[in-house]
This record gives sequence, structure tokens and C-alpha cells, in this order.
Amino acid sequence: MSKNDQPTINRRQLLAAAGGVAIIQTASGEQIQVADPAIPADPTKVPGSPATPVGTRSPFEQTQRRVFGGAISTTPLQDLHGSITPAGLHFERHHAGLPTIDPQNYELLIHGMVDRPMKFSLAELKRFPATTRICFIECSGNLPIWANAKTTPQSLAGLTSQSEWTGVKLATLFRETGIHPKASWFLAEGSDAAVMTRSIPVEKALDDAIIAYAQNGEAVRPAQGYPVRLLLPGWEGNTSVKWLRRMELSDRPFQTREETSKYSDPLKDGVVRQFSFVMDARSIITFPAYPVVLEPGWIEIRGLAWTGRGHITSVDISTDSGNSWQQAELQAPVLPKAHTRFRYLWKWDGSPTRIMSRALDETGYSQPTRAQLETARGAPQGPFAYHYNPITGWQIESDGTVLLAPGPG
Ligand SMILES: Nc1nc2c(c(=O)[nH]1)N[C@H]1C(S)=C(S)[C@@H](COP(=O)(O)O)O[C@H]1N2
Ligand SMILES: [Mo]
Repeated sequence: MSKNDQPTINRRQLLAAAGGVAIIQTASGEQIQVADPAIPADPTKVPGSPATPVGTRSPFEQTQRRVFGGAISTTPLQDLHGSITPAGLHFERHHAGLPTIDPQNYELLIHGMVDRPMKFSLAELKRFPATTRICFIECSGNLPIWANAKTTPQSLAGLTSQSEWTGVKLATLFRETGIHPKASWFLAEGSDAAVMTRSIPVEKALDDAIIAYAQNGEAVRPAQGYPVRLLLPGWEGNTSVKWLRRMELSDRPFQTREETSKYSDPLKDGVVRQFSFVMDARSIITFPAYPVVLEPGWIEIRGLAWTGRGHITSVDISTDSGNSWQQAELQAPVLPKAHTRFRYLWKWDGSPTRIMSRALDETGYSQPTRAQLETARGAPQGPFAYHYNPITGWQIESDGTVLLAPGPG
């Protein structure tokens, strides 16, 4: 029997032993002997603070987004539970700051190759039948290639967040305006100084695009596009244009700055991949991860897996540096195009090892190793690598320190 297999006495049991013994009589008259700890005085039994119109979190909770240069902030994935990102911790990416838009003056214009060009106020958008879904938004640049061993889940993959979104189906609005049979693309334009524009296939609009005005039950936050954003579930975050003001239908893509000089992927041999919309399956272990220091014993490995192609079907975990893989438990309900929480119970014996997770999705796509990715696409280029989703691992040292593992991941 190793030292880790010995039963341990926890603090509760120690308290009980110090408190002596009591006899409890059950409803049927039977007597049972139980340990009887002294009940500590309760320091909170004094009148508390009053109700407030808008709540705030406990002052003892300090988790935060991490802000980079004012135009990017990342979600603290390692501090969250379940699958919904609180709105105030949703990652932010904006190319020219947050515009302030008065919802009274807001209008959404749909024009171009349509039967009836139309403008919709916010109130008009809210009168259409509504739809609600939970899905993630992930920036396609969600893996800084400057990551070093002391990288947290937040710094590694904090450009993905999940909300429950509510709005009107874009298909409903296109049915109102009518679309020319030849219209196959539309331009989505934001109302910020960046003049964010992307060309989107009409097929996506008719499939599952949402014109969203609510996030986790309240109005969309300014950082997420108040009062209205385009939401394209499973597609690279950049296409979910915030502060949406205009959509123009056409029979071809518009070749905007955001889809030519940016958001296209340099491959090997000078070839560039354009319109790589769908986010590939990815997973990361959020616990244990840097800067946690582990003690030997039972550990619940926790993390998130997601895919833009539908459902996650399984998440494999390796606790022996990739020699063998076991299936993690997935938290139900497993929703399509959504962060899926996984858990795996593991007893760490104190010897150095690497833990890794690998996501599989319903199309049969398996999250690739870094080597597989680089064989297919070449080494990542530029300050960010778009659509870079390799298996990542955490190296656990014998002293319990956990560090981001470089390859073979
Ligand atoms: N109008 C507008 N829409 C935008 C952007 C922007 O700068 N302006 N940034 C895009 C990018 S690059 C991403 S990843 C997502 C981020 O959405 P979030 O800030 O709500 O997380 O919004 C997209 N929509
Ligand atoms: Mo992005």
C-alpha cells in the first residue's frame, strides 16, 4: 500500500472527535450514537445589506478578464464552472473601440439584391418570433503562438466564450424583404469606427444565423455589440459582426479588408486559404493547469471541448503522456456548436507525467496534434495563427507544478 492509498482524516472528522458523542432517537424509537461536534458561533447572524435593483458579485470573488492593449480581453476559463460565460467575463475583440449606440435611434438596413429594401428598428426586430440558443463565439486567432510554459488556460484559449443568445432568425428577416434568386452572399457591416464588414454566404443566413439582441437573458452587452449583433453559430468570431447596421445582398463576395488581408490562412507553398469560416473541434484542460500546484491523490481533471461542426461526441484524456487514452464524462446536455464541459477522475501517484485532452466531433473530425497540423498547413505564421487548434498538454512535475507542455501535443 503506497502512502497515497492510506485513508486520510479530514477536518470534519477531527472536529467531530473533539466534540464528544451524542445519542439521537429516530422516529421509530431506535437510538443511534453519533459524533457531536460543538456548533461554532455564526458570525453572519447580524442584519445584512438591503436588496438592490441590480446585483453585483461577492467582493471576495476577484476573477477577471485579462486586457491586452485595449482591443482584446480574454475569458478566465480556469475560474468558470458549467458552460455559460457570465456576460461581464465574455471575451472582447474590437478593432476600433466600443461605439455607444442609442437604441432609440437604432436601425438595421437590408438592401441590395432584395425585392423590398427595408429598415427595422429595435422594437420591430423584437416583434418578430424570437429564437434562443446557447453557443460559443471563438476568435479564429485563439492561440497566441508566443505561449510559454507559464501560460494559463485564459492566456492560451481565452478568446472563446459562451452565452445564451436571443434574437430573430435572419431567415425570418430575409423572408420579409424577399431575396433575389441569384443572391448568394450578403455583406454585414458594423457601426463602429473599424467599419467591420464581412461577406457571408446566404446559405448560412437561412441555416442558423441570428440577429441577436439579448445575451444570457438581458440586453446584449456593449462589448458584445449592443444593441444588435449578427450571430453565426460555429463560425469564426470575426463573422459575428457587432453593432450590426446594414446587410447588403449580392451574387458574389465583396472581398473586404477583413477577408483578404486578414482572416485568411497562409498555408504551405505560398497558398492562402480564404473563407475558412467553420471553427474546428478543440478542447483544453482548464484544471489542473498552470499556475496550480498539485498534491498526489484523487484529482478531477476538468475542461471544455467545442466544435463549430455540431456536437462533441467524445473527449479522450491521456494521463500518461499520450501512451493511452480514456473517455471523459461529458456534462449533459451536449449542445451543437457549444462549449461542452468534460470531467475525468484520476489518481495522481506523484510521478512526472503529461495530461492531454483530444476532442472528437459528430463529423468524425478528431482534434489534431501540433505535428499533424503543421504537416498539413505548415508552421503558424504571423503574430497569431488563425484556426490553430492542436491538442495541448500540461506537464506535471514531481513537485506538483503544472506547466504548459510544448509538443508533441
Ligand atoms: N463591428 C464589429 N464587429 C466585430 C468586431 C469588430 O471589431 N467590430 N470584431 C470581431 C471579432 S475579430 C471577433 S473575434 C468577435 C468577438 O466578439 P465579442 O467581442 O463579443 O467576444 O466580434 C467580431 N465582430
Ligand atoms: Mo477575432
